[in-house]
Amino acid sequence: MSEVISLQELQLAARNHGMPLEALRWDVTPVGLHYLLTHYDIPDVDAATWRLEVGGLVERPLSLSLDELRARDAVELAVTMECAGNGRVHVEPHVVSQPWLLEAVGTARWRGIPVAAVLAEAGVREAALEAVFTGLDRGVEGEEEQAYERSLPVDRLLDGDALLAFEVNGAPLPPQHGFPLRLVVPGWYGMTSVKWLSRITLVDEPFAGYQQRHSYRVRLEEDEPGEPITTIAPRSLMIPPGIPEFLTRARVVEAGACEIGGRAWSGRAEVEGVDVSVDGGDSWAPAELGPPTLGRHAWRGWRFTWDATPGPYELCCRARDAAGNEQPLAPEWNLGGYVNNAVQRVAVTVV
Ligand SMILES: Nc1nc2c(c(=O)[nH]1)N[C@H]1C(S)=C(S)[C@@H](COP(=O)(O)O)O[C@H]1N2
Ligand SMILES: [Mo]
Repeated sequence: MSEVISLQELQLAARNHGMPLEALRWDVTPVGLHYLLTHYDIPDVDAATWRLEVGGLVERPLSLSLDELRARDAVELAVTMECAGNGRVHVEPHVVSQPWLLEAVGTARWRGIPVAAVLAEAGVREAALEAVFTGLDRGVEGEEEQAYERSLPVDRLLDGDALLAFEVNGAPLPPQHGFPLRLVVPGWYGMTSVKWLSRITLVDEPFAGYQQRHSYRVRLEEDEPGEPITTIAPRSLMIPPGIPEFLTRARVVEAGACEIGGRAWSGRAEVEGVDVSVDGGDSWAPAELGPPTLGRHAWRGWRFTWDATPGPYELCCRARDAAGNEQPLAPEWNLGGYVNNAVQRVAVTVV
């Protein structure tokens, strides 16, 4: 890992906090501990005049107030959300952006209206290929002034579980998570889930906005189109065992039976197993995987009992899913430092 991050990266890190990894203890992440990523500023929204506009290639354009949305049939889904840049500081050479270690993740119960229901109400026209979701927040990125906008293919939305959420963990969305309404797309990296929604526009060609055409693509060179980033690759993380040293965060664990536990998730298929290593990945043993208590869109718990004897160790955990995706042992570089799901390594001294 690079030893120095810049003042610019610190500015981003101070605004966009991660989930402290000890919060992996909770099935559902308390809202204030859920990670946060906001490219520009949190917009000032007046709920009384706010409307969701649904337009473009639809039979019946809609303009819905928050009360009108809340009056419709709502569903609640537990969803593990992760930023595509999670793990970025571990790739070499260093990528300058939001400097996530491994904490850009959280699980919440999002409540709202299925996107599919709203699209059905508006009546999607035959020619519509994608829906563009536009946020109220504006900024400049890549020298382009823009609103934060992303699109998804219409057919995915019509048979998918995507939600227009107005509640998180039983309370109205707080400003930082997209009040009054946000998109939540289970299984996809976080950039898909547009906050502070103002508009859904059905279009007949692939959306070419900055966050789609340039950002969130796996590219090795600046001038190649690259592969778009979509669903979440498998990852497991452990609750840091023992106690931390204040400045270095190095862990100190007492000798004896040590319960190691954590969570594992994948947006690509069901998590099938988690393996644990206490010797930096030279040897592995299976962890016990907990039941999928939160449903198929959220993480699962796992645990492992370690007979810890004095000395230095490197603890690792590694998840794999039913589609055969497994966490790599070492990070792979790309221009944006995206989708680095290499195994977590935690240095521990047993005393
Ligand atoms: N309008 C808007 N939506 C957005 C963003 C943003 O900057 N503006 N950031 C995206 C990114 S990159 C991520 S990872 C998630 C983070 O959601 P959270 O802050 O609620 O955890 O929101 C996504 N939706
Ligand atoms: Mo993100």
